[in-house]
Amino acid sequence: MKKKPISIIGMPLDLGQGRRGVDMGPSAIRYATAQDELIKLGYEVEDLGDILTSSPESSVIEHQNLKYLKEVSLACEQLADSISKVVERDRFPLVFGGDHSIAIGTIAGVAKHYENLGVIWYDAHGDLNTGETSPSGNIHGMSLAASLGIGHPALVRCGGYAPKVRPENVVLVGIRELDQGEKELIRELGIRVFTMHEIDRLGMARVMDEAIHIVSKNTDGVHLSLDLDGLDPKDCPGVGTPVPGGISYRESHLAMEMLAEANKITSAEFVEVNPILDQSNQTAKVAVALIGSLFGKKIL
Ligand code: 6HN
Ligand code: MN
Ligand code: MN
Ligand code: MN
Repeated sequence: MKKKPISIIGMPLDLGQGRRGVDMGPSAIRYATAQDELIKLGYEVEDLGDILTSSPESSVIEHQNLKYLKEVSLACEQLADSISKVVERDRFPLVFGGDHSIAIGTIAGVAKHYENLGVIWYDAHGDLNTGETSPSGNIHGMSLAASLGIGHPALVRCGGYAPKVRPENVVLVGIRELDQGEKELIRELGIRVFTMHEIDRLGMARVMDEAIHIVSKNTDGVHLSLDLDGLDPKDCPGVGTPVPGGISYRESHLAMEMLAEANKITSAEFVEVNPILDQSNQTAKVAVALIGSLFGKKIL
């Protein structure tokens, strides 16, 4: 199997949520030697550096229910542009976040190039809020909804088109905290959600078998959006919105190994790494270990 060359893009955005530090996520993941890991696995890797983002100090909150809307949407437009160019050059886009609002830009850049994009959303949360349903006004809790075409036009129309993905091509894995509006949207759209309950009951192997089947059934590309808070906070303490009872380190490796075997993933992002809240860069190290498995690293 030919290994597609990889382009790393850092997206140091922290305006999609309320805690400082996640803007250092890309540096933390690089410091955990992500690029070396991929080179060791035989990939050609380039690092395109970081997208320019605003800081909270230089920005103002105009809408309490959509905080930093202007800044987040502008940064996502830029990310979408860079991602799209990477796909045009027939390379694999690998994004380091940044908070999860950046998925709006990543998916906007990728989905342009596919008729039907599948999405695996690996997360404790659904990120299916809108300005109307969000309890926080933080855009990182709205990025999947926006990619489905639901929410504020400045987010939904990122890249100049909408929607990016269809509900039947999306699966969520690891979910254990949903707001009321998100639950309603999941039912309304019939989105397939593998909560922690399903992972406990069926086991990760069966969950991933089903998830891979769904996202690759009628699609020509699959994006992996991996929020490190999908894992248990014991393994990944460096995240801004930790929720106990998460996916284990081992289950996550299995999930990545199964994705590598299925060979369906065409783009990926690793988000919400916050080194300020972390212990000895542990969460970034987990991200890099998972990246290794996703790109085919085996024990033997
Ligand atoms: N994330 N549902 C909560 C909210 O504020 O909308 C939490 C969102 C977390 C988002 O982790 O990417
Ligand atoms: Mn910042
Ligand atoms: Mn998320
Ligand atoms: Mn989350």
